[in-house]
Amino acid sequence: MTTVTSIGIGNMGAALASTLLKSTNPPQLTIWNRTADRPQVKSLVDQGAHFEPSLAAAVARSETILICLLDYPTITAAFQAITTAKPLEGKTVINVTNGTPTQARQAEADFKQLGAAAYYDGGIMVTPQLVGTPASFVVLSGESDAAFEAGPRELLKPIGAINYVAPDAGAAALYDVAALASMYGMFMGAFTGIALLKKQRRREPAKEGEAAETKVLAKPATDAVVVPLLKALVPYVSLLADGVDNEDWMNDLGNPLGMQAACMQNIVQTCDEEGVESEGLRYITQLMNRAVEEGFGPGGLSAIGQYLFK
Ligand code: FVH
Repeated sequence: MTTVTSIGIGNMGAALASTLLKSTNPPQLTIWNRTADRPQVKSLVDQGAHFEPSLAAAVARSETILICLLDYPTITAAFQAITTAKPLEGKTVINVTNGTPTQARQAEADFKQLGAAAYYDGGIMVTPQLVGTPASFVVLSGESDAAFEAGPRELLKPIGAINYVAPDAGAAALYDVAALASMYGMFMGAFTGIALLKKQRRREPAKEGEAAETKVLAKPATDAVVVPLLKALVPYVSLLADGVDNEDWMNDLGNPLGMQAACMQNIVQTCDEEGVESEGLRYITQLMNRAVEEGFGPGGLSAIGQYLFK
């Protein structure tokens, strides 16, 4: 039977451990968490996991060590407390803590120093509630594709679709950060839109049967226009990536940059008139205006990609 020690039983660590325990071939699972009385710990023990309060003892019990802690400094601090020379001798470490590519590469060196035979780094790309569902996917990198296929892929299968990206231990962290950068950029724009919609809802009289205190909510309007637009435009992101990869700044994709810059002007002006903060959109506005000034107006939005490389 495969032996796994799951380090970090927070929301995500608990979801991973629980999914492994519920899988067709569950491993013999040991769990470790700084806070022993966290409810998720008890729940996992009830599902068959063994809780080990000593990190050194928890690590010693398994051949695969799955780490999901808050951040890399937390990992370093936790493992520094182990006093044995090579506590990870011959073991495979899979670290899905969120961090930077540099931190991931350093962690690979540190864990190899502690004796690890293999180190994989990556990120779980969904929320804990979605782990183990068809929506769940994971990015991982480290060692080699062949080693990953022959090693931890089978164990990780129940968690979600695995996207093994490269032997560089820092690669998956970069993929993760890139996805999160896209997500938070989208959220910032959405917050601006939600604020505008709330302003408008406040202006409108309550509809019949609508309580005065609920009429200012932005959610119905957000669901009616923002969400469908974002959903429809997800494939556009892929076209923008083509433009940046090929440095094809003049492909207008049917939506010339000059037209989009004029539209952006209206968005910022509306924010100003409505008393809504538009700072979150200022940078992309500046880049669009710069590209238009430099002659890329008949081209596409991808043209602003040329200004992102320092
Ligand atoms: N939850 C999510 O939606 C996202 C989805 C994408 C991936 N992230 C990353 O997953 C890592 C863990 O996140 P989490 O959701 O499990 O976070 P928490 O529930 O807050 O659990 C944090 C665990 O870290 C332990 N911990 C914190 N500080 C220390 C410390 N100084 N020493 C030892 N352990 C520490 C904490 O233990 P405790 O507070 O229960 O004692 C939890 O086990 C993270 O990188 C996300 O970015 C999740």
